[in-house]
Amino acid sequence: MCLCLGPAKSGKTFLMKRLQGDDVDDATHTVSTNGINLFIIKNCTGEFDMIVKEIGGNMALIWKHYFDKIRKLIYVVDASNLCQISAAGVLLYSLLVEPRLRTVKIALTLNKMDLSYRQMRNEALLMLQYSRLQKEVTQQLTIFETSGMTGQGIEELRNWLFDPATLKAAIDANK
Ligand SMILES: Nc1nc2c(ncn2[C@@H]2O[C@H](COP(=O)(O)OP(=O)(O)O)[C@@H](O)[C@H]2O)c(=O)[nH]1
Ligand SMILES: [Mg+2]
Repeated sequence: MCLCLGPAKSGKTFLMKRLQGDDVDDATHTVSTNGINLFIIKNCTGEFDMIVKEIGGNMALIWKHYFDKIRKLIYVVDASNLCQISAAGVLLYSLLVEPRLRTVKIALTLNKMDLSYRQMRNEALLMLQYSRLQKEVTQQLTIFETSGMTGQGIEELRNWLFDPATLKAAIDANK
């Protein structure tokens, strides 16, 4: 299973809806999730699916109750929110040192890249203290630049979710 975490309003629900194939545009309103959303994401051929669980950003204190059996984690950062980025990095660090998440694969997702006033990738990574993070943690981190609004980066994220090892495990399980 995969978890989707990140600060409130970073665009988690939008992004997951987009991955799920729901229509989203400027007129789509999502209610900031105070609870949990489940999404069923299909791979590019539509043969396999995976459940992604979004836990509301206001619930960082209870994230830890959802760490069991998690293989992948999509961590969504709003790259347009200057006030939030550094805090998002601290929150990510607190996740990465969690023993139950030692072997989890992480998609560090710089989101809302459609906005002209967003931080560029390198600035955002600097603010997240990414190079320090990378040295100190055990997990494999992959960076994505996405927009739930335009669909940028969505297929890359999908391919990361359904990487060859994951697909092979799914095929073996179906045999
Ligand atoms: N410009 C832009 N706005 C976004 C994007 N994703 C989400 N938003 C806006 O950000 C707000 C919060 O989005 P939501 O998905 O509910 O965030 P969540 O709290 O992380 O689930 C909404 O008002 C969306 O309109 C994006 O990729 N680009
Ligand atoms: Mg949400």
